[in-house]
Amino acid sequence: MSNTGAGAPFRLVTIPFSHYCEKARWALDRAGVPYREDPYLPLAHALPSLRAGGRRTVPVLVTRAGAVSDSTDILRYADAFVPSEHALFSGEPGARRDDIEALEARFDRELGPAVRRVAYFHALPDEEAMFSVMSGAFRALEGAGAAPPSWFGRGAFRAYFPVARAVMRRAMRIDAAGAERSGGKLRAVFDAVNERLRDGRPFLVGDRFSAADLTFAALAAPLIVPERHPVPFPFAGLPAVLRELIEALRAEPAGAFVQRLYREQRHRKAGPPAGG
Ligand SMILES: N[C@@H](CCC(=O)N[C@@H](CS)C(=O)NCC(=O)O)C(=O)O
Repeated sequence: MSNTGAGAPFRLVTIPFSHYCEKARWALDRAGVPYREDPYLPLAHALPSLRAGGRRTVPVLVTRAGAVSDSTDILRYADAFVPSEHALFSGEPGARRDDIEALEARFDRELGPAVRRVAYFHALPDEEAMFSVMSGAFRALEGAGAAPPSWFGRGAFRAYFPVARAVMRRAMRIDAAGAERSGGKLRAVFDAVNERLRDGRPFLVGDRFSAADLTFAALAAPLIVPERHPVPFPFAGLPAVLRELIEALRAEPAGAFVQRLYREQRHRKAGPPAGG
């Protein structure tokens, strides 16, 4: 990781287990951008995110020249740090670039919110699972120099969580009808990716890793729980219904693809293949 702790020239404001934050983190790590992650719990993130110069959502990348406050813009920002032939977006002929941009935008618009709503719908009722997701996320980042909020602990979480949960349910319309609609969107995106991978291609567009692959893998990750995710969910502690859904998705070509990208690409710097 290039999450280099205090003194780093860039700061990434996150909710650590947020998949849009993981999307940004992956691009920065890959490009070798030195940053410090500033992780917050949902709800507690809003003020720091606004103060950092962003909107209310995370991720926000704080640079000396100002804030970059959307994950797609952070991918584009990271691209400036890598040779154009290894960029996530550019360096491709026109038709491929259009394809990459269209897929990335679709995953952002449809897959991200659908995964989040389905995962939260099943996980939010289970306070213990949510505590283990959140404390596990802070623990994973501590190794990289990111400190959890000083007040965070089981007792404070018990008081905080029911309030945060009520606000999250309302803000993101996390209810049975919403989860069913989102399940349909999730299915449509997975079907489209399964279909694209049918010819055995290694990546979604062309013959190398792009913003389409990174975005699909990062945004699907909460429902795949791949090994080597820097902020992994504690699979065994998740509600049974969620574990079953994860196992079913992992068994699909698109799910296997996410696991492979985490294995082969997540900890690789942009550049030619090792030894190549
Ligand atoms: N389009 C934004 C979406 C980011 C997003 O939805 N972030 C969520 C976390 S997964 C968030 O900050 N939600 C809290 C809120 O809306 O206040 C991006 O790509 O950065």
